[in-house]
Amino acid sequence: MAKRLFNKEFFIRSVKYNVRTLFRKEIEEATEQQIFQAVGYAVKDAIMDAWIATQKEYEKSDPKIVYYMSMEFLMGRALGNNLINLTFYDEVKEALEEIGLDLNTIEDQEPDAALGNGGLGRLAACFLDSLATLGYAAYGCGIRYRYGMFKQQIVDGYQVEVPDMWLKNGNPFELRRPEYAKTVKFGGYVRVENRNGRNMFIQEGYQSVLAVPVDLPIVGYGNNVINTLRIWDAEAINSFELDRFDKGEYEKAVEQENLARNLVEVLYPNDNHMAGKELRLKQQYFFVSASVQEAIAKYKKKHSDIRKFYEKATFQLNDTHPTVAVAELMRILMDEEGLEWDEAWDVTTKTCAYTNHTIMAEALEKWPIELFSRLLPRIYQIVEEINRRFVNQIQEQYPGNYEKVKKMAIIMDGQVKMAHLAIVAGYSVNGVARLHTEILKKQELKDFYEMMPQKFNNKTNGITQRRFLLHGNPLLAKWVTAHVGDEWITDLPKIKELTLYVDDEKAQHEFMNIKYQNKVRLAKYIKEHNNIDVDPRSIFDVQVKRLHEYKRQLMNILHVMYLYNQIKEHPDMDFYPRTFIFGAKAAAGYMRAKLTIKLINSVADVINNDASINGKLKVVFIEDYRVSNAEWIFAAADVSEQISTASKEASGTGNMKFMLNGAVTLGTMDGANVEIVEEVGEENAFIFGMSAEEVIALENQGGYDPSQLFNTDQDIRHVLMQLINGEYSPNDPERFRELYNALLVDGGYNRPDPYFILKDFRSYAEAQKRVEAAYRDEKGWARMAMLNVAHAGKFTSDRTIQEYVDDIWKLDKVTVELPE
Ligand code: 26Y
Repeated sequence: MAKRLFNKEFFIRSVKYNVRTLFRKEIEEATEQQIFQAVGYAVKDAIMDAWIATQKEYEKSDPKIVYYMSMEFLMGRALGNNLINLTFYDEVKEALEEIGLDLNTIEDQEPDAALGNGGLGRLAACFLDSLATLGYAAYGCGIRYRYGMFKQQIVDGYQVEVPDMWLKNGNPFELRRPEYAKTVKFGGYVRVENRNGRNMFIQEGYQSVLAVPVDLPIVGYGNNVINTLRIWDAEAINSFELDRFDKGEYEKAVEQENLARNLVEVLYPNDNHMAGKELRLKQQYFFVSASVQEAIAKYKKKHSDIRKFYEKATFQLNDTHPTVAVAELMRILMDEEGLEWDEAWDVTTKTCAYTNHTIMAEALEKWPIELFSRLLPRIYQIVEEINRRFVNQIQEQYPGNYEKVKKMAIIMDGQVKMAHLAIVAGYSVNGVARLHTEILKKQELKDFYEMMPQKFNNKTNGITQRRFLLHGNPLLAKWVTAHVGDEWITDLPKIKELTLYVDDEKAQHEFMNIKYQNKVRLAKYIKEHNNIDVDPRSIFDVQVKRLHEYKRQLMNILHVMYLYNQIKEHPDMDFYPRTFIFGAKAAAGYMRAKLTIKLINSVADVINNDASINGKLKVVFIEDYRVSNAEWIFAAADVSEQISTASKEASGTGNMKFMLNGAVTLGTMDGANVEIVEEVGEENAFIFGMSAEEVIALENQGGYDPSQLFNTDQDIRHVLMQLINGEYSPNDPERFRELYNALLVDGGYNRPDPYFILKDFRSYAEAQKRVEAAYRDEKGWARMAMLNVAHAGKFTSDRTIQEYVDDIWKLDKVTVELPE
């Protein structure tokens, strides 16, 4: 990969100049935040030539473009990542040192761009990185939320949500493009007018809002390609006209101001749980309409035949959240471009493709007809017609089978089912790991699969090694490069050559030493943020991800309680010191999840302050888990907890980040864990618990009766009783009864323990025993951890993106040369 030239003097001058012009200060007087801003602008400046060159190249060679439409882009920090991908990181670090500045400190000033909840949003960010690095023309299309994912504070052990004012100090990387603003219309009614024998559909009495694009550069690794993440901001069309004394006009102006302000105010912090809020549907249509309009406008600049739009553009729908794109494209093609239904449908069904990220029933988006048709009257008409035609097709194919219609219709029982719309109108439907896709085909989407098997395909997720190894774990990255060369940066499977060293004692030693240093780095962070002392020689056993019952953080902490009971009962038992590390945000309204956080913190309080156990056990809940601290956490982990109820975790991507950083998976055969184990070998992971098939079979029988376990397994009984006897809540013994009840009485779906926590508990505890035994064998562990790194090659998002390109998008590769 050609290394770009870096001009140190120019860069330093640029930083100094920025501090002067932005803040009227010299470097010595500037605050750390101001320095970050100045460096950020200098880096954007360094990106600009390549950004322009890339766009020129796209205009010239006119490649097919993928529009990755997503409500969420969980980008994290940009500065370090941009420098890494510009291949300037070390040079900039040195240059800054020369003028007395520390790059790490500067990086720490940047707020995370947390425009996403968790896995789905971070996947979108990794995909953009890979698209640029592989040289494909791509736009991320999203929303510029004023407030991203809330900041989490832990107060008295409870989660408190604090607004995320990520734009407070401005964002040096963004570029506002008012000249490309689009108008988006809501509400009103549709008037049909016959003009020259053709029905025209005219929306009237609507409210409109201006969508203003804000662009962020997506830097490809060492290839001069700079793609664009386009996030839309909302503005009122006519800002206040103060001389409007007409009451109706004035109120209308106020309404438009409010609409614009509310629209992009905040990211909905629910992950995998549909709330059905009107404002969310507005957000969806807002960014989708603007993005589709933009894609069409771009196409029309070069092409006259709109019937061939799909040859130059494809829309990937990141879950159902942007699925109104289907109807919006139909609307524009018919109402604005004058195509007939069949022509418009041909284009639409060759343009849109859908990725499913979950089988959890409560995450499926269904909108009440009343709301949907009131907010989007013309869009509803179109969806209604898509549904009418599709239902006809079902009846032709399955005559007399009304069950099929009920199960498959897009509109049924007063609701618009977005997944059905996406499948019917898309040319591709993909799951995100092999097991997940199989479950979609055999269970959740069985009827659709039978009717249109050719649409279904799997795209196992991946992650970018540039952020999660090269940037997040510089020590290991350097060590890997020293052993196998640096090609892994853009060709991760090359990392397999590390297998040559897994039995080499020197290499094992170096590897474990790097892990140790990363543990020291995390221990410092924990001391600073939690004021807890943890021993970097203990096993770092980590579960970081959104808090969800199906992810079973509760099983993890119950097991910690069990271990603590064991140590207390047998003070002399042989026990390898362990640090259990948690990090998780709970959706603000998800009470059981929030109570689980309180339980973890309560258990931590008791255990961490019990001097009698000699520090053998520590429990840490890391506040405000997010992309930036995740990079450090993965680097420091020994054990990666991936313990979801089998069949529930579509893929998982944290599992891959841990693996790449040399942590060993302790997990169920769920999501991408299956493929991780396939790559690294079952002997190099700790697998336990029911299989997906067993879970589904048991669910179909209506669940199981955990009281049997409660009555026969005294260890399980003991920890459960501790939930209701005040062991961890002496001043409120009832505090955790809700969790007790969920496990033994009713946890939802009308049954106890719907996620089989108690059912899998023994098998989990035994797997944990195997972990301990394995860790005692230092060389064996080093070997196992190194093998995990060596076999992580499959899980690069570069591979995933190449599969999307080959099987779905069919894009052309582009190369960008910089002008001299
Ligand atoms: C409907 C709305 C409330 C909603 C909002 C966010 C529904 C779902 C989500 C987020 C889902 C999500 O993050 N899913 C995760 O996607 C990852 C990337 O494919 C998977 O690795 C992970 O298993 C899955 O839970």
